[in-house]
Amino acid sequence: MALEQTLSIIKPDAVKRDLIGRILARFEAEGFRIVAAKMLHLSEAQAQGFYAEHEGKAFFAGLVDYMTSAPIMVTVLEKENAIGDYRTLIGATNPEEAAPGTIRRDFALSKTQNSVHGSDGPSSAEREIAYFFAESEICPRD
Ligand code: RTP
Ligand code: MG
Repeated sequence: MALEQTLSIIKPDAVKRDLIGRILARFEAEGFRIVAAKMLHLSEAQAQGFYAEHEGKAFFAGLVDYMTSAPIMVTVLEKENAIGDYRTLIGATNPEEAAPGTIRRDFALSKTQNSVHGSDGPSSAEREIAYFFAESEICPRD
């Protein structure tokens, strides 16, 4: 299987509860290598742009409010089959439906405040990585 990169966000609810270290440790324990990282506080325009695919949906305004409510930690994770394996690791959008042992089941507060984001396919991974990182900020190892 090919080495892939995916975009992960540790979302405001998890940052506010000081869960960054515990969540990053879960990524590494599951074989994901952190090849880029930054912390930032999204503006409204940045949050709207990142989640543009959801514009017009009932939850969009609440999602933007939530994503701008506190800082986030954005990372690029590398692994064979990173995109699919990361979605499996975080679990379903709604923590009540997320499988036991997934990050959302363990940490998320609600369907909106669900602690982590992950790219949902190769084209979104490419777009989302470029949304936050210049190529020079990504540091793959051998
Ligand atoms: P994400 O993009 O953040 O990784 O989450 P996802 O693919 O599992 O879910 P998606 O459908 O892309 O929704 C994006 C984020 O919007 C919030 N949401 N709230 N209250 C609601 O009905 C609702 N639905 C979605 C969540 O924060 C979700 O992760
Ligand atoms: Mg999504």
